[in-house]
Amino acid sequence: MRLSAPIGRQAMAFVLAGGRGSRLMELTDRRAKPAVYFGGKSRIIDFALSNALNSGIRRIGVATQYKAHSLIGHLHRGWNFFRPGSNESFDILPASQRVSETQWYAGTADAVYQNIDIIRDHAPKYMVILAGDHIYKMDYEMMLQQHVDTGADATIGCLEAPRSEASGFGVMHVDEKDRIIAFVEKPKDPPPMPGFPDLSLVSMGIYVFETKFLFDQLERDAADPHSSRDFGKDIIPHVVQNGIAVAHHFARSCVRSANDGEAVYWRDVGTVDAYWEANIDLTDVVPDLDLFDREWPIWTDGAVTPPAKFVHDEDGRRGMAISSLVSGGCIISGAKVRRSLLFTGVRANSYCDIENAVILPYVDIGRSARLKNVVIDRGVKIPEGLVVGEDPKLDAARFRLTEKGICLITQQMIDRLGA
Ligand code: ADQ
Ligand code: ADP
Repeated sequence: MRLSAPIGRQAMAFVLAGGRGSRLMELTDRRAKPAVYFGGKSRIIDFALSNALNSGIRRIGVATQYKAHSLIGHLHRGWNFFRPGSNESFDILPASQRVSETQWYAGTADAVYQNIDIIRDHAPKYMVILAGDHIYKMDYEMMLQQHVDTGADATIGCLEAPRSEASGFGVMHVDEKDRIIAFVEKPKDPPPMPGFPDLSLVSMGIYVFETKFLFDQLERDAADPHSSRDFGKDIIPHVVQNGIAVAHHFARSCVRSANDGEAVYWRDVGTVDAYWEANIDLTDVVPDLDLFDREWPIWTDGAVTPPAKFVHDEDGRRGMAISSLVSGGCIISGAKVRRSLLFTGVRANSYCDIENAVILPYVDIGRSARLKNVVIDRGVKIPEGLVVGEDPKLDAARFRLTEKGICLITQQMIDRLGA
């Protein structure tokens, strides 16, 4: 007797990675949010992709749309190890290639609909629809298993969120068996969870369906001229009303490593403040998110670099980094770095003082610069002696200063200083 394949091997993950993420301001001027760097080495999309891979899923499609060049380059470099023909596949699915050569994906459901023929070729029994822009570690196999066990038409990943923040999400009510009895997409006044006036049960925007059921829904939706072709606005409300939708609680499948903090970790790093904070949090002694867990690795494009190097400058000043994550190819020469993340290939030169900084790859920091509470975009050349984070008025005039006082710096802003 042949045992059926593990459930992950019967599934295909479809990652929605087309949205811009405009609240990340200039960080997404040239790249989609899923391509934005995170955690010293990775990109945001690596979390959803690594979760899929670590959950045993070996067929993955990624739908791209907005400013996809950086994202596609990253996927080609980092995610090219699947073996087509061995029940494995990795498809990059840009808009305007399939159903019509001119039409972009109208919404998230359309992004799947336009690729139905490709999915059909891979013949997965189940589809796991994922967002490419959240930071979390989750075992999707448990969600798949729940889907099979309950016999639901759709299983929706959900978590408890403060009600004050819930209006940006799909909000649901469930019965005692977790069947979803009501779902509203982005309500102005989010309904609370019964008995918990300050909490709402919100959708993570991740869904499991049997493939055939999903195709039927997508085809029905495509024939509806009033539909916006979106999972949250159209498909999910329809299934909740006309079928059986069940909630899967993230707390059940959140991967907790030995060195994770207390929290069940999930972040939508949608704003510069949230992005900065989630990165800087990783410098804590015991952060809520453990990136060092060898049992749940976050796979990424491994740039070939020499090790990070720390050297004295010619005056004997020590180059050092404390409570910081320093990636390969960095050189810290006579500079002091505290509570910061240095991505690949950053140079920090003599007399620099760097604190609470998220510094993306290949930034070059000129001598004597003092940088505090900053996010610096890839490849920026910080001029000698630049001071940021000490005079909010000056910072706001020159750079992008957030509500919480974080300064986002791009090369264009630096170029304007000299003009
Ligand atoms: P939103 O947060 O508004 O709501 P949405 O803009 O639909 O999410 O984006 C979801 C994912 O799809 C993102 O990863 C995005 O990059 C991608 N995407 C957006 N438009 C796309 C397109 N045209 N083509 C391809 N990919 C695209 C959703 C749900 C809510 C839920 C939240 C959780 O609708 O119910 O609460 O996600 O974050
Ligand atoms: P990567 O090229 O490694 O993906 P980024 O995500 O920083 O790096 O870049 C996003 C995209 O923006 C790049 O793929 C490239 O097309 C473009 N780009 C990079 N640097 C610049 C620049 N200085 N000016 C204009 N476009 C750029």
